[in-house]
Amino acid sequence: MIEAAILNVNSATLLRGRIQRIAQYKLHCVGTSGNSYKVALYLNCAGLDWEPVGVDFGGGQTRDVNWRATTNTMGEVPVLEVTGKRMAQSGAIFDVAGRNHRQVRSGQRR
Ligand SMILES: N[C@@H](CCC(=O)N[C@@H](CS)C(=O)NCC(=O)O)C(=O)O
Repeated sequence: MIEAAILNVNSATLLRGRIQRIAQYKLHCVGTSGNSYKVALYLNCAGLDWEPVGVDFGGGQTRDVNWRATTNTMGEVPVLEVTGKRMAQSGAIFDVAGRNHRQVRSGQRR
């Protein structure tokens, strides 16, 4: 199902034309990961501006030293990226994304 969400977002991005805008949230994720899926589902249902960043889990990308150094030292997905900062742990991601979303809805934040 996450693949469907990923395909929808990618099609929408492609339909927007040649100039590609940068989404507010980037979700480093894997289609077969339930933890990735639940965060993607939240971002979608909340209507937040996000895009997936595919991770080659089967090919060992999360075990790569460079990926761990730059993306998640624990070698896990999902990882949420906001304004260049990356955070792991789906529960913590819900907390931050939910708090930001509430502030946007209440007009305290753009
Ligand atoms: N507590 C973490 C768990 C994340 C997790 O277990 N992710 C799995 C994929 S669903 C993973 O990346 N495992 C690394 C591995 O198996 O090498 C969270 O909720 O984000």
